[in-house]
Amino acid sequence: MTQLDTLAQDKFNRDLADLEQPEVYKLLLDLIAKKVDQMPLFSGKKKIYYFSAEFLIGKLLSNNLLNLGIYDQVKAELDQAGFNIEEIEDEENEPSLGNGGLGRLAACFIDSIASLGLPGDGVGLNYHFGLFQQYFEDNQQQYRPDTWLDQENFLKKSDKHFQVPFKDFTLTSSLYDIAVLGYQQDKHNRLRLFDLDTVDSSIIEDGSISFDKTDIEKNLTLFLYPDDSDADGEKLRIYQQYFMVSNGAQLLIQEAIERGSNIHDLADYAVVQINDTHPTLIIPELIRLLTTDHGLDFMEAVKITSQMVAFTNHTILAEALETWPMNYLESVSPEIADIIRKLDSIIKESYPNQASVQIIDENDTAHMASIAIHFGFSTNGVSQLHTDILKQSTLKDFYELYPDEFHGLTNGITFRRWLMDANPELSALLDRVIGEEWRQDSDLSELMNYQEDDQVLSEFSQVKHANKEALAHFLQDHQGVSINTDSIVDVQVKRIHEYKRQQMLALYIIHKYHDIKAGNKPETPITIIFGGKAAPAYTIAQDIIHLILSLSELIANDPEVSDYLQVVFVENYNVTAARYLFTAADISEQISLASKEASGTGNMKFMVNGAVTLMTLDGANVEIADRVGQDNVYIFGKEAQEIVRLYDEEDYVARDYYEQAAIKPLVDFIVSDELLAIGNSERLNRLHQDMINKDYFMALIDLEEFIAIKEKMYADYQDEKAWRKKGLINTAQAGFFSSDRVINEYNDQIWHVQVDD
Ligand code: GFP
Repeated sequence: MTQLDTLAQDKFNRDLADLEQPEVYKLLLDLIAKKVDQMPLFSGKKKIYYFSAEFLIGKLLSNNLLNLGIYDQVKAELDQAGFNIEEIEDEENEPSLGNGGLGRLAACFIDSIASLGLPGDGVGLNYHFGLFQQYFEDNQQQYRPDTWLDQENFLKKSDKHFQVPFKDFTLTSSLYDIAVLGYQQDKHNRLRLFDLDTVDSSIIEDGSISFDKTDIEKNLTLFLYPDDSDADGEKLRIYQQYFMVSNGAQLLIQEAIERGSNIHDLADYAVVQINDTHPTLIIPELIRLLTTDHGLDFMEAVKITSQMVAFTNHTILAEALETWPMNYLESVSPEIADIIRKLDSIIKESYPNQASVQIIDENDTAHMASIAIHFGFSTNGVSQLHTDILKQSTLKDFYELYPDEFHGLTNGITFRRWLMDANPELSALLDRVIGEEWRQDSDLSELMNYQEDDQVLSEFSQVKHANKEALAHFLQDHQGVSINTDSIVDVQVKRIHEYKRQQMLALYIIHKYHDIKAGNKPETPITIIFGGKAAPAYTIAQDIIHLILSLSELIANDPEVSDYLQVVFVENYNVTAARYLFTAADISEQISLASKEASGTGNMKFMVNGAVTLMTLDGANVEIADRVGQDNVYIFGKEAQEIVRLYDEEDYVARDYYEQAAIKPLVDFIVSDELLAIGNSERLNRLHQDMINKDYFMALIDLEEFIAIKEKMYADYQDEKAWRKKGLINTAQAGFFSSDRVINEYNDQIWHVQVDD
């Protein structure tokens, strides 16, 4: 009797084949839980704690089966009983614990930490409704709470609780754990998510994501990144952050003591990586706990903490480098505010004349990155270009103080999720062509020997086509859209932000629409697909979504154009949808304004799945181009140095570009009669004005080059063999972008934790 049959007998006293799909899903949850129960935790003297506001982990069922090494066997058993594993995965809700690249990076990292046999947990919050669930109505983004917890899942409530003291009340936390299984490991780590039992979803106003922001006991873990456009919203963010880090700090101290720490040597037992500035308050919190609960004197507590905390910076955008007014911090936790003031005095004494490195500025506002850099032992950027910009510009004055503490660690992705699980067809092809070793070491370079092999190239094409079919099914089921699977699939998926320049691709679509109407029909039809959410308080980003959806409708209803060009916006883009998009894409749009995208990781997911990148020389794109060579990527646009200079010298005038003959009609089409007949005039007019008068992220500066290179790409696609060769070379060179490589670098350069084997 097979393992699933045995479980079916135990649990339901029935054969597998008699069960309904949800029962089979529960059976698989049980099977995985039983396996996890038999696996000890990774252990060792020193342990990694990866603190992050987000963990965009995606569905876990098939990933866990894969990491347990039983995916194929379970799939075969299910097939035999008449079930399709992908349909069973529909029973699982995707955990809504993240937003964008930052959160997905954290998910890839905890997968790699476990797969490399390192003791290390993720620490975060258990958001009941995530960011929000996106849907479209009247071509506009709408919001509803993401009720992901309604379904049975991999979250397990532990019996751990901690007391978190706020100014006016103390809250008791509950800890939930999700097992993090490494690839073919017999031990495991955990994702530790803190929550409050008193959280109450009934305070959410019907049909919205609004609620009373002051009712902390009821709202604390309802949403990720609750609206912070007012003071109560900002304070709620501080409450959340302090709750996360206080719990995490208490947990790590407790665990270190259990492993033998005498507190004075705590830094030998734990290293804390903070993912962006959101967990920075762990620094004053560790100092508080070490002094008040464990009796250390202040300076010793500061020293120990400074040996334990390492900071990753993910952005140079000023808006994303968090600052909090001291009076808000005081209203949440006077003790923490007091410690921050003490840390600030240390810095003011040491560097009296350097305003740029202070913790508290002249407006009595605390700069989180300053705390993290001064009182951590490591600061890292997430690509080489980004690290250079940090050193030479954004954090220059800090770099001069601590040159040895800066690291450049180019991001990576886990191949378990983004190749093995996402693209089983390509994985099987790789196994046949280069053997299975890549599943362990992520080295795909052997594939370079097959770049002229007609048979392999043709199989590569077949895999891509099969993935386009899978994407077509997904879009049909998901939102009733059908796409042409013989078209060029051209994809931009990521958070909606002006610096990522979805608006520039929208302007290209306007160009192409007119070009087709003028009789220039593309040889192969084109499907341009977008996905991503706009933050609820970010109006222009919502206007960009609106423009794209309006264009999509206009084109779909124009028979002169619709056979040649289709524009799709995937509703509620998430890890589940991502899988179909990365594997089906021919073209990967990585078109951020140079200098602004710290790394990008979507670029790597497309690359490993054989898409060709259309890129500016930004973030990790630069390193992708270095690896695959200029013939296998398409590069356009101004370079980072020039853009940094334009910002420094305030030397960009959008209107000068707008007035150019090739650009003006494209921008003005946003407020044409055709589009206004479909769209919302306020949104379209606001976006139009913004592009002409502001265009802060310079969509217009690279537009002409962008149009030219897109035309070249579509033309080059006609030579199918040459195109697939480019794709194959991209896959072959992707090994460097494995998150296993990155985690080894973090461990060698920063953490120094022993592998548990
Ligand atoms: C941010 C940065 C990206 C970077 C990721 C992970 O992602 O360039 O790749 O963090 O380091 F912007 P988003 O949250 O913006 O997607």
